[in-house]
Amino acid sequence: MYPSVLNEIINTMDKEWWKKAIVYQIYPRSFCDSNGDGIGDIPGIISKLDYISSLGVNVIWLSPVYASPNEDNGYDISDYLSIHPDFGTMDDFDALIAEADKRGIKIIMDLVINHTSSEHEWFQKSRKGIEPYKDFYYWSDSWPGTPNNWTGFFGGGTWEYDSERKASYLHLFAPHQPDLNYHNPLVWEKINEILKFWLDKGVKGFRCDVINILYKDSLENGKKKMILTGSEYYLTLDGTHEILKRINETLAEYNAFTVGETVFVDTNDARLLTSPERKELNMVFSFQHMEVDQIIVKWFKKKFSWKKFIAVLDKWQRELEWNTIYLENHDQPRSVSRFGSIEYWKESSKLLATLLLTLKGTPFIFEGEEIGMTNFDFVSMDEVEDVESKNIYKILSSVHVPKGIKWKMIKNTSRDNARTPMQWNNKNGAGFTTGKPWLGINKNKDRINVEMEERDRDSILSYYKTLIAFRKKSDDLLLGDYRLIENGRNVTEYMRGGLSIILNHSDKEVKREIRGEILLSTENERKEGFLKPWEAILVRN
Ligand code: TEU
Ligand code: CA
Repeated sequence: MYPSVLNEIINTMDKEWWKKAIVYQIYPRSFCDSNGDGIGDIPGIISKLDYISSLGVNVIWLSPVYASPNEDNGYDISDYLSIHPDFGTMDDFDALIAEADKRGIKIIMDLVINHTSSEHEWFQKSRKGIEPYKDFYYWSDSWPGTPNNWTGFFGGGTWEYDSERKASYLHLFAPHQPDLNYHNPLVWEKINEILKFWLDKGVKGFRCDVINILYKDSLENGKKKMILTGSEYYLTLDGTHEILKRINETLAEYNAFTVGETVFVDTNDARLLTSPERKELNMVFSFQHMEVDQIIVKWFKKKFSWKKFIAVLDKWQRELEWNTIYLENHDQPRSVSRFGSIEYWKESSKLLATLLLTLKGTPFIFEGEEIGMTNFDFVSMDEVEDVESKNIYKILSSVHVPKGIKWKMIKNTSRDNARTPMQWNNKNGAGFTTGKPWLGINKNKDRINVEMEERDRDSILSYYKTLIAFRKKSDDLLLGDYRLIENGRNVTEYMRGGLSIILNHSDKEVKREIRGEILLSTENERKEGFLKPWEAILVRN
C-alpha cells in the first residue's frame, strides 16, 4: 500500500477514535459518595477511576453535573458553566479530567440544551421581559394561537402559566424545564460558548439529550395521539439538522464526538443524522429495541420476546454503518430484570454482556450493569424519587387506576430502577455512602457487589473484563461485518467477521453441535454438544 493511502487510513481511524471506544456511563448521584452526605460526587468518581480503568473502558459519559435545582436530577440546568456543589467544585472537575487522562480515559459530558431549568438566569430574565432574553423561550404572548394541545414526555400538558410575564411557556418535559427557542439565533450563540468552554477544559465529546426535538416548526395544534400529541411539529426537522451541523463544526476543531439521544427515530432518520457526509452527529441512541417490552413514555409493559428484540437489533445492525449499542442507561430498568432471567441471574447477565460487546458499534455500559445489578426492591411510592414516575402515578390516580396495578406499572418501568446506588460491597451503605443515601439501596447488595465479584473469577464482573479485553484485540469484533444467521425462540446466532456468536437465551438446555473452535464461553465447564441455559459462546469458524 502507498504510504499516503496508509496515512489516510490512519488519520481517519484517529478521527474516528470513538469507534474503538467502550463507554462507561456514570450517574453521578448514585455512583460514589466521598463525604457522607448520601449523594455521589466527583471526588467519589475520582476514587473509583482505578476500578473503571480495570474494566478496560476508555471513555466515561457523565450524566449532568452542572448547577441544577434537581427537579429532574440535573437534566434541568440552572448554570451550564458551573458544577453543582453536591458534586464538588470546578477544581474537582479539572482533577477528574486530569486523573482520567492519566489512565487513558476520556470524559464526555451530557449536553441538555432542549430546555433549561426555570431557575436559569435566561429564564428568569425572559419572564421579566428583559432583553436579549425575552424570546429565549416559547412564550404564548409571542406566538399567536398558543397554548396548544400538545402533550408532554412526562405525561400531561406542555404549557405553564407564569404570573410574572402573564403568559404561558412551552415545556415538553416537567414544568420546571422550559424549552429553549432556537428560532432566536442568540440562543445558539450562547450554547456554542458553552460547548467551547467545556471542550477547552479537555472534554472529548457530548451525549446530547433529546437532541432531535430542539427545533419546533410551528406551535399549531397537533393531530391527537395516544402519546406526544404535537410531535409532528418538532421531531427531527430541518431546523434541528441545521443546529446539529453547527454543533459539529464547533466540535470538529477538537476531535471530539457526539452521540445524540434521539426519540422516535427509525433507521432512515438515524442514517441522516449520522451520515459522515452530512456532518451532524456521530452516533445516536435510538429507542426501538427498548420498546419491545414497553412504549417509550412508559405507561405499559408489553410482553417481551427475544425474537422481536433480535429482529429490531438486527435491522439497526444492517441498516446503519456504525452506531451505539446499549441495553441500559439511567432512564431504563435494569437489563437482567428485563431481558434476562432472575433464576439464571449470573448466566443471563453474562449473556447480555456478550450481546452488548459483540455487536457492531460503540458499546455503552451503564454503572452497575457490569455486576448484574437488578431492578429496585422498593415496596411503596414513598421510596420513589423520579419525577416521571411521580407524574405517571399522579395521572393514574386521577383516573382511578387500582393501587395494585399502579404500583406494578411503576415497579416495571420506573427510572429509579437504574438509579439506586452503586453496590460496591455488602456493608451498610453498600460502600456507596457512610451517610443516608439519597435513594434506597437494593438489599441484594449482600450478594451483588463489586468487592465480591472482584474476588470471584467466575463472576459477571470478571466476565466483562475478559470480554472487553478480547474485544479490544479482535479485528472481527471491531471491524468485522455483521450477519444474522439464526433468530430462534431459544437461540440466536450472528457472525462478526469470521466469528460466530451463539446465544441460548432460554432457561432450557439446548442441543447444539458446534463446528469450529470455541474461543470463549460464559460457562466454566461446557457440556459437549449442548448449550447450557443462558450460555453464550464465541466461535472461530
Ligand atoms: O430523556 C428523554 C426521554 O426520552 C425520556 O424522558 C424518556 O421519555 C423517558 O425517560 C422514558 O421513561 C432525557 C434524559 O435521558 C432524561 O433523564 C431526562 O429526564 C429527559 O431527557 C429530560 O431532559
Ligand atoms: Ca457527597
